[in-house]
Formats: sequence, structure tokens, C-alpha cells
Amino acid sequence: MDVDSTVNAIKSMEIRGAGRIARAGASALADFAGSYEGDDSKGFMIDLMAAKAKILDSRPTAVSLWNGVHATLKGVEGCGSVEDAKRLIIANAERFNEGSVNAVKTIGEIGAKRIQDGDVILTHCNSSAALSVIKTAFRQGKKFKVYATESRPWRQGILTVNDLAKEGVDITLIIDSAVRSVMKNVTKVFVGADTITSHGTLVNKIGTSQLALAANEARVQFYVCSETYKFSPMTLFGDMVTIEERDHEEVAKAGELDPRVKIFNPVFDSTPSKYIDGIITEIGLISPGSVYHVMTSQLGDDIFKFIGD
Ligand code: RI2
Repeated sequence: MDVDSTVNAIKSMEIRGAGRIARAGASALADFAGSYEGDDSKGFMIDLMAAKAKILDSRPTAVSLWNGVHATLKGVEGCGSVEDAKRLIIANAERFNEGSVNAVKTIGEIGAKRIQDGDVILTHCNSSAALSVIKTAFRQGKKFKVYATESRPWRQGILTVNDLAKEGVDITLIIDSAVRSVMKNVTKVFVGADTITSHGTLVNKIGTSQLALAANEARVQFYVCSETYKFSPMTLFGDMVTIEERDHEEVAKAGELDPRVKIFNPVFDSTPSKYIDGIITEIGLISPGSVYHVMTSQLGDDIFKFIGD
């Protein structure tokens, strides 16, 4: 897909999920490079930066999109010609996307070790990383039940329950306000991530923090399933994570409310690290306190480039 089609698909949530939107952003830049004609380096860079800005603007909360775009553009400023830059962008995008897909598989293998026969799992929204953990454990023959929340207002939980039902998993749909009541039957919680800050705070679908609070009260293990490219370098330098607010029509149908009624529709929330028992990543199961060390060791001196971004 070209840049404009990709941006529209991400904004409309036709393409959604922090991992998927990152791969879509990388692929859109590869499509831009592959279809670019001309050898004027200055003009190419101006058009490339415009494409980058459009993609980054499509959804503000998931740092995965930002990291995917930056991984795809890494080293472009050092290319001697447009052709070299195009080749590098296409190669970077392919490497990022392959790594991203492999990471979800590895997270599944590592996380499945934390699921035992008899477990009752709770998950929220529709996370490919969390579902990879659940599906991998199921395919290993482990016997467990799963509850999934509806995840209002976009109801991504419907995608989750239908996906797990097709897999043959014992799956039950609950409404979001049933979480604390159901938590007394739950043994482990697995959720995904849109962004994890340098100090281990999880930014994920709205309602995640309520699951974490209820899990903590019930002494239930709370795991985050997240690729390391969802760790946010900008938060290391004090930046805040933007919590996306979406259309009011997602909450109430047009004409349903008295026109004087206001609607507040934030679609992500923050869960402090103290509520997180472990982050299952493609490089292992780590504590929230390790995010700084993983991020700085992966990015090296490049991390200081992000101070101003
Ligand atoms: P994966 C989703 O956001 C959910 O918050 C989910 O937990 C997170 O992205 C990660 O998804 P949205 O795109 O990358 O539904 O694990 O708003 O698929």
C-alpha cells in the first residue's frame, strides 16, 4: 500500500494493533522508495520526510510505529545517491518486518511456559503478542480456560474471542465492567502493549489499568507481552506519551444523546510498573525495571538522537 492509503487505513483502524501498524508504516516507506522516480537527492529527502511525518501522525500513542519508521530510515542520511537510499529503505523495512513477525512467535514460545494446566487466563483488547502466548500454550496441549473483555468502545475483544474459538480454545467473553468480579476465578493475566516507557509504565488499551488493579488486589500474576520495539526512547528524556482520543461516535451513536452531553473517549491508559509481574519480550521475560537497560543496550549512542524528537 502507498503512504496515503496506509495512513488512512491506520487512522480508520482498518489496520490496527501496535505491531501491525509498525509493519504497515515500514512497508509504506518501502513502497514510497520503490515507486520513487528521479535522482535529485534533495528532492527525494524532502518527499521522504513528508511521507515520514504523515505516517507518524496517523496514530500518536503506539511508539511501535515511531520505532518502525526510524528503523526503516536508519542510515538514509549517509547514502550517496537516491538509488542507494531507496535500496537501504527497502532492505531496512524488510528486516524490521521480518524481525517483528519473528518476535511475536518468540514471545509466544517464552510466554507459553508461564501457562500451566488448569490456568484461567484473562486478556484484554486484541493483542497479537498476547494471543501468540495463549495459542502457543494451547497448541502444546495445555488445558486452560480464557476470559476476554469486550474492550469498549471499539470492541476489539470480539476479534479475540472469535480468533481463539476458531483455534479451539475454551473462551468466554465478558463485558469490561465484569473484570473485578471475574478476577477471583483468574490465575494469570496476559495483555499486549502499545508503548512501554523507560521506567516500565505500560501504555495499552483503555481499561488495562483496571485489570492490573484488580489483579493486584486478587494476587493474580499480570504479564505484559511486548516486542522491545514498543519501548519508548523519548520517555527516557522526559517526553510524555500522547493518549489518543477518538471520535465520539465510537461511544454513542449520532442522535442518541442530548446535544448538551459531552463525550470523553481516551483509547489508552497507563499502568504503573508496580502492577506488572513481568514483561514477556522476544529477548526474554524481564522486569519493568529492566526496560532502561534493554533500550540503551539496543540503541547504544543512537539513543541520544531521540532527545529532540
Ligand atoms: P499487538 C492495540 O491497540 C491494543 O492496545 C493492543 O494491546 C496493542 O495494540 C498491541 O497489539 P489498538 O490498535 O501489537 O487496538 O500485540 O488501538 O497486536
